[in-house]
Amino acid sequence: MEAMQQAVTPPLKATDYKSGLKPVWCPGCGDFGVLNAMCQVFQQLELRPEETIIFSGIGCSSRLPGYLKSYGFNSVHGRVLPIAIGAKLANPELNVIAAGGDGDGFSIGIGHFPHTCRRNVDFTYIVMDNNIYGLTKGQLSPTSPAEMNTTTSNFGSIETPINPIALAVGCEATFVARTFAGDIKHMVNVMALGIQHKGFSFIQVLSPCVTFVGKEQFVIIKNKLHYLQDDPEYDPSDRAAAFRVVDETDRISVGVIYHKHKPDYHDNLEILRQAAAVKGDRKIEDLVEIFRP
Ligand SMILES: Cc1ncc(C[n+]2csc(CCOP(=O)(O)OP(=O)(O)O)c2C)c(N)n1
Ligand code: SF4
Ligand SMILES: [Mg+2]
Repeated sequence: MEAMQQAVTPPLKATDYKSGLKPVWCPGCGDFGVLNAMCQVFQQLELRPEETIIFSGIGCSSRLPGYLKSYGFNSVHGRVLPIAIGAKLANPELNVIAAGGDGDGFSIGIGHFPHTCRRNVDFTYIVMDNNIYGLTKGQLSPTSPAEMNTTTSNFGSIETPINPIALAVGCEATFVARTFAGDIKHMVNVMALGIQHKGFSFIQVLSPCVTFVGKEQFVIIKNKLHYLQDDPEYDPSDRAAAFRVVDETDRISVGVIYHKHKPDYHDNLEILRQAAAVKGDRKIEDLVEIFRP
């Protein structure tokens, strides 16, 4: 009997997930931490580069796909979510990750966010939130705090900022987490949980822009961190508790803020398919035939 020959691919190291392209981010930018954390997560979860794709919009943070060894697509400003959803629907076997900035996700792209949350397609969206438009040189973003001076708000912003966590929990996202670019270990843990979650997972990474906000953003955030995993009272399945986190002003809670088990889009599609096959006169396959040109 012939011995079965199995192709053995060696396990990859975290550094193997770097593309080799040198990041053009400013020295000290929080996005370096995000890149390093992602390499560690990919290694930990043994994601194969050829089975993984990272999408992004436009911004400093959206350069991320170029620095990772996987499939990548630096798309157009604000459109990362529908593009990522399209890829997952076309090939459910792919590990799909979307990434971008606060401007990309919550200014031009915000219309896609509620629908992505409620649709619950199985992929992860990582927003590197620096409260500013970094790439275009420091304009006000939808997450800039009210008092923040920027190149377009010289005397402070007069608009109420968007709270991405409130938005995600309010729009029924099934996994909502926050982490900090200055804590690689925490980012790795949170990202690993998000990627393993079956359904849409949203992760806000507080990722300072050292050039247009200042390097003190690291210290200000660090001094306010509250780690939810160390809080025995905190229950991430409690939606009311998640909304209390949203209202915090004196501290910044990080970790898994909300987590709910619910059928994802593909599960629901399969349920629908079966129901249509049993109940309807026509099967889904028949309908496909009808619409075939
Ligand atoms: C349709 C369109 N509008 C505007 C721009 C200009 N633009 C490029 S990046 C950007 C904002 C980037 O901010 P953010 O998403 O927060 O990323 P960061 O650079 O802070 O990481 C804008 C307004 C563009 N590229 N395309
Ligand atoms: S401008 Fe800000 S966000 Fe962009 S690379 Fe520099 S520090 Fe990072
Ligand atoms: Mg930004």
